[in-house]
Amino acid sequence: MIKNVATTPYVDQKMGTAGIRKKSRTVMQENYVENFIQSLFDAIGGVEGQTFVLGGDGRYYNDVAIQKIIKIAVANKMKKLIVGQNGYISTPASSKILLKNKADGGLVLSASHNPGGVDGDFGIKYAVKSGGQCSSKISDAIYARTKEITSYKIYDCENVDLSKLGIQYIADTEIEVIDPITDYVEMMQQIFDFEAIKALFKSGFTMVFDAMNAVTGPYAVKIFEQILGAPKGSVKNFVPMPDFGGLHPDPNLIYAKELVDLMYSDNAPDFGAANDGDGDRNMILGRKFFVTPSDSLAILTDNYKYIPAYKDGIYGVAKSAATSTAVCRVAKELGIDYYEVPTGWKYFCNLMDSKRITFCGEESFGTGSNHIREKDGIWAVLFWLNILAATKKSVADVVKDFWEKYGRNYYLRYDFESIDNTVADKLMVDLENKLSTLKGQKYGKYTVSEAYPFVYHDPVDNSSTKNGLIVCFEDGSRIVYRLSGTGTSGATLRVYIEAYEKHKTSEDTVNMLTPLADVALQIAQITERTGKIKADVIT
Ligand code: G16
Repeated sequence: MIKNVATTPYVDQKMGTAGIRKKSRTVMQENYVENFIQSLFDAIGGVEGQTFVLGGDGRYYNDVAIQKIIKIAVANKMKKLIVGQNGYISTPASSKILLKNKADGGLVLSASHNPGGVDGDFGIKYAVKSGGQCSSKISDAIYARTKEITSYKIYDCENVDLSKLGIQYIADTEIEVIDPITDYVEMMQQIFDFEAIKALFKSGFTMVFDAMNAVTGPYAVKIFEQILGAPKGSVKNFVPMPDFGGLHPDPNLIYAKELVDLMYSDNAPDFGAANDGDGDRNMILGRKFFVTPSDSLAILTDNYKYIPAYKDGIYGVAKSAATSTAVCRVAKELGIDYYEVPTGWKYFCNLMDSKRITFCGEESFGTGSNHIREKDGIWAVLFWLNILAATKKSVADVVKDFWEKYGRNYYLRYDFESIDNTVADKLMVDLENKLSTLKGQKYGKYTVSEAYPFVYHDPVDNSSTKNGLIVCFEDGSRIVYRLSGTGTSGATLRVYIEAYEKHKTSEDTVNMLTPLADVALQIAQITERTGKIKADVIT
């Protein structure tokens, strides 16, 4: 019943920042998923006798792709597949289940925070034994294989019923359908002080968690409402839908509009949070108050002592280069190591495996720890709830006290979307060539102190990765330029702007950063080259 199907390569199956991410219609082309999965299996030396975790965020085409993957795995003689019930699994839960079962790999069918639906996006993230996404070396090998593939193997059988928990066999492959929520909840209970958070809700504390019609809805209902006692209805948009109910499941001030409007209204609850499509990103809000992801990482690190799992001490901390330097000051104060890595969670994994870091985070609404090898949206929300329960302060007060102690990093990201790829690539090449001439240049009140391409040398595997261009100014401000690796149409230029103020901590962010953003446009000649006079999205 194993069929060998002849195929021709697709030339665009290169992974970006986190797996392969494409328009749904691209992935729906004949043999597109089949080619990619067979190439992946081939590139890693085959999967005979191996165990994989499999699931997705429930977006459009999840149900079709998952059946194809199961049949290809069976035909390639995989020993066991651990599959989330109904084909659903969040990215953090998948990492946990992979580690717990000592599986060889994991596939999460998700385009993360990108919209879903037939006209939306689809993607596949591939994690290795460590629970984190594969290295660039492996993704390069997979890409090379996709360009030469001539056939794939698939098992000819009916679709597998993924609605019932338990074990079934197809040929010699064991398919175990699991409830992915149970293990995840248990892990959270081991990390945080659930009793303190329960007491917080008992005292009348209110929250709204927006699951954005994506995968974390059932996890959030279970944890926040059923276990911790948040009032029923605290979790909104909790039913995962193939098109996310038309929402763009990106938890930021623009796309989580319903939540943001509520949090800035007079009826705001004490605390607001949202997760993205596959549950690895998070946004944190207080009453009329937004916590930037960069500040959130720094504040969680500064408050580690309140969390049972970390209270006895933490290793170092890491952030992506584009993330603000707030956490760097905390690391200094705590006397722990501090690392700066390229954008992409996979770069944190070696640091976690070698016990160099406990916490890490990124400006792109990702925060996490060494409990798994992915960023973890619900973990971040629980960390905040635990801090609020322990300190009895509001979100705004926690943040303001932090600024009082460390000063404030004003921070914004400017995205210039759908730029022609050639134009974007040339802009970056020319800018890189110009960097060495920038030192000492004056732009209004800003003088460039140094400018360089960011190159990361991994202390564990000695690999080097170049990602982004950095311009620093004498007053401590920074501009970082890089091209997104998660988009699906044209190129997105991201410009990250940061200014540090020790004492002026209650200014308006946009007012503080607009002059520097103008400098950023000028240095990279963004308007001249792209025709755009302003960013499409500012977060
Ligand atoms: C992925 C990675 C993150 C990274 C983000 C950046 O997030 O897992 O580590 O920060 O992409 O995206 P871009 O390259 O577009 O700036 P996710 O949540 O999309 O998997």
